Amino acid sequence: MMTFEEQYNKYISLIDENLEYYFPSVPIAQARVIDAAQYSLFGGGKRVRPILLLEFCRLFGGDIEKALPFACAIEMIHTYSLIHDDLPSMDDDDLRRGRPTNHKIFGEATAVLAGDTLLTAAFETMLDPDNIEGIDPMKVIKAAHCIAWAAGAFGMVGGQMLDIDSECDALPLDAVTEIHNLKTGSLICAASQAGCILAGADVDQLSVAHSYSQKLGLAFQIRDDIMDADSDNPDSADPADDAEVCDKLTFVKIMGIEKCSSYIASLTEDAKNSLSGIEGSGFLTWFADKLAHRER
Ligand code: GRG
Repeated sequence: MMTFEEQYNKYISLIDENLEYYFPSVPIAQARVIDAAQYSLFGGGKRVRPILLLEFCRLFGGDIEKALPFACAIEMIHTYSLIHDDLPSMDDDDLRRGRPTNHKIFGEATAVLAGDTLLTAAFETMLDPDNIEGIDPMKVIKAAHCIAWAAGAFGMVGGQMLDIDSECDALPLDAVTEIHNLKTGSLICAASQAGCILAGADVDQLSVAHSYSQKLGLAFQIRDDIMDADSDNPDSADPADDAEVCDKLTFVKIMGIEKCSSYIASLTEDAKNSLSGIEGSGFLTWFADKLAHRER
């Protein structure tokens, strides 16, 4: 029997192999946009969202091979969001995962197009008849719709909009939580829900996945803020860069590191408790702990 670490590594290899298959290099005149997208797609992401999609699909009796186009699609959407988030007109970041950001290597216009290419390729991948052969068409429609909705104005893009609009405001904790639930939580929840939909999960199972991933998503974001506040983190912005812009509100700024750490611990416990009584949910319990203690 595989350990959870082995299962995790197996998921990573499966996702990487399939991303290479669904998003290959193509010798066309405009290949630079593909090269730029691949630079970020294969740049060391943790693959959190596709792993959740595959594991919820497996947990509720689905076939993970059939879920792979959806898992890869959600990683493409996530990668597009990071490329665009790093742009000078957004967060203006120079480093991501310890490497220069996409626009630093390829230029701003190409980075915008690389993000657009990945967003579009996600839908191409989920809706290519060759990739979804043998899946109930209604499951395909529901899973793709769930992912699309979470990526748009009612989810991730909406959260980014609120974040941009509120950058100079001293918001209360619940408003900051709401922004991050949309910005980061939506796609994490959609990954879990899409996995459930493809498995044919029932309403109770969908609700378990929703509850688990909402708690996990918030804990994940707070952990990100803690790592960002750590000046030893190579991706942390130089405080001098921020001197002329107003202070961005983070959980660390509102609550301090210690309270953030205990909040992560209690959210992680809640996430794990959402799974109580679900047979075979050990990997998700392990994964919640792994993410709560992550260093990258
Ligand atoms: C630009 C449309 C648009 C949206 C951007 C999600 C998002 C909205 C921006 C990301 C900014 C950010 C760093 C948020 C913190 C939490 C988060 C999503 C971190 C990055 O996700 P990981 O850790 O990334 O899963 P890896 O590197 O593992 O792929």
